[in-house]
Amino acid sequence: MYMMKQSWRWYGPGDPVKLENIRQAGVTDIVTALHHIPNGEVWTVDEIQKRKDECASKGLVWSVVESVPVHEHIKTREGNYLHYIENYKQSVRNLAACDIHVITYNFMPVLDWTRTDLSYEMPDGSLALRFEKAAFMAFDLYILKRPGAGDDYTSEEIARAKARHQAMSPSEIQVLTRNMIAGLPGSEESFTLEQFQKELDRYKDIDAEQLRDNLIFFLQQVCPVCEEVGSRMVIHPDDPPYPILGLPRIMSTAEDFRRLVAAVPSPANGLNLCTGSFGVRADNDCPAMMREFGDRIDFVHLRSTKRDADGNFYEANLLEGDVSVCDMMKAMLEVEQRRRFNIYLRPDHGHQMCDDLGRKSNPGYSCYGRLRSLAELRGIEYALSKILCQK
Ligand code: CS2
Ligand code: MN
Repeated sequence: MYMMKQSWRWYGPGDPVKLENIRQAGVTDIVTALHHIPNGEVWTVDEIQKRKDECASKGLVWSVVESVPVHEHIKTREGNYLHYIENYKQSVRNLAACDIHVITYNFMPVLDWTRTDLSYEMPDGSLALRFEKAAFMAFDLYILKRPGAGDDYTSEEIARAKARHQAMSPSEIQVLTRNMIAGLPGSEESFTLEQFQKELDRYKDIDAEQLRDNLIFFLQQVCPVCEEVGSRMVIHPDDPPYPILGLPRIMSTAEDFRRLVAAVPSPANGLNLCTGSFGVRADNDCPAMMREFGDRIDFVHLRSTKRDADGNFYEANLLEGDVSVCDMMKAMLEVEQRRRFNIYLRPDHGHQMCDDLGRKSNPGYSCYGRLRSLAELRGIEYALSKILCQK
């Protein structure tokens, strides 16, 4: 029976969660990136091998990259973008030379994932990441004061945002601002409000169609190299999966990926199915996506969010959110048997809990919460695999 390759995201030597702890979580594979290399530069074989060796010295295999960041100029197709694409290709070759063949990336303009609250208290006292619509709109309208923001909301939403903003203390405003723009782990950028607005302005004339074209162009350049060296680019969905801050979004639904595959049919054009990101939309059916795109999904993030009617969502306990992890796992196991392939699976963001409370950690990436999620995932997979075997 083909089972998941259990993996864990590690931020490298500066990560408060050490490789020794990760090994005790029971995983075999590491998902990491060379975060110290500036966006757009080549990852050399030396640097990659050094990181690989470090993982190997603790009995772990670095097999998935998350992410080789796509330089903003590639997304907007301006300035030195052709040079950055060449660099990207070289990094793909160098990674393959070190036997790393699954490359995660995203094509979200300016920001990677966006949350208003990094320590939302759950009834059990653990802390979760949350997106609160009113706080987000308050940031957009009254803190950032983005030109044209008013056109994106209904008058009722604007009233909600205004009330929310008026009720905020200066320190709350400061924390919200930091959460929004100061860069979350995985995103390589961090800004001041002025710089942030300037970055948004660079997308003024880029609508979703244009951004999609830019992604297609990028993949048309990079996929042939991947095919040559036996690697696959797996795109991470937008988080949240709809347009924000006037920015275009192009990887939010099954239809978005369908269109990408139609434009770039190369087998190297793959998907990193993140159930936490796609799952925020009620019209995204993650297990169905797994079945439809399974041949192109080498890497899955399992996480579950809980949404409400006001457009808020928080990252729930894995088994209590909107995504059925059990259905998802079943779809994954079926795809694996059909493909005769082990999909890489990692617990995505977890709650901050137990001894991690009060300890410094990367938001979403403390140890115990992910340990809990992984244990639950492992149990589901084990049980399902036994049942499927008996059939
Ligand atoms: C996030 C992202 O949801 C997630 O997995 O941690 O930072 C993710 O790693 C990137 O969007 C992938 O490029
Ligand atoms: Mn994810």
